[in-house]
Amino acid sequence: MNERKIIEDIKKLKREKDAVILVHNYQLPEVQDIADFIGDSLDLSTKAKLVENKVIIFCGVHFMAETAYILSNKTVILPDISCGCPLADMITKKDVVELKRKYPDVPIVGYINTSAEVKSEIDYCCTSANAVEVVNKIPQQTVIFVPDKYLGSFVKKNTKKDIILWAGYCPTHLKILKEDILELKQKYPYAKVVVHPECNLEVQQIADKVAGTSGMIKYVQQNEDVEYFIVATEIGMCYRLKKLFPHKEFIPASKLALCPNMKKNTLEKILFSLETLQPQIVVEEEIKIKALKSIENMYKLMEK
Ligand code: CIZ
Repeated sequence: MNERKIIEDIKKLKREKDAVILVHNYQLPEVQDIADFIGDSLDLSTKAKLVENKVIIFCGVHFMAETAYILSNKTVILPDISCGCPLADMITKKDVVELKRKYPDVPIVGYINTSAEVKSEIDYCCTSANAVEVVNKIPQQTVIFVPDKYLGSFVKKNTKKDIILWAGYCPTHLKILKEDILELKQKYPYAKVVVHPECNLEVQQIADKVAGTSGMIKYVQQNEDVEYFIVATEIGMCYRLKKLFPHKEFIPASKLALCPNMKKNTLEKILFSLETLQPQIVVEEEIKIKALKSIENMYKLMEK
């Protein structure tokens, strides 16, 4: 079937099934093009909570679709059920239980890149957009941050709190090297460098701005006079930024920064998932209730 026909069928089925398509900033260009909403995991989780449609087609990775399910109580479909996240897999529920035993009075903040099971044991959830804010607003002085040690180190640099780090990392962001950016800076000397906090610390150090994807969008918006940006995050973000700011240029810091999981949701799979309403994401009730608490704790802190 050709792409135009697939898109027509997706639109038709979306209406018939009362579905909404939520798409993460790192998804394939053609998937971003058919989105009802595009954003980072915080934007999409909030959207999942608010939309009135019966069905959510979630184009992102597994932990994001789980979060949408926990928050929305709707039918949530992940077009390719095998879209995992190696970073999220670097900590288990058992690890968190062990941390709680070792540090009984220390609250645990878990990045949104964690499974629902892990979220059910942590105290607060956070995203790349609000990690510093969440940690700063927790009453206790010492905080455990899991699983990303680079985002955790970024938080540590921007807070007066004592942070205990977990040793997880995102393999895709670690493909971006300081040398890649320095080379690009020679070619584009006036470019601003925007770096995701999942990148290594050497890369963070040479950034003009360290921010999650929603923070990157704000930064580009604020820098009206700047034409070129070197973008150190998953490569899909350059397409997102170019669509938002067609008169500016976005240069990927490394073409190797491609998350294979983020690219698994294709138009064909989206069409199939609308036809069949499969594969659905379901989280066991007890885990769901406990995980919801850590996500709600994040929203409560953000209101403070
Ligand atoms: O919060 C998200 O969606 C992730 C995982 C990254 C980002 O900065 O958007």
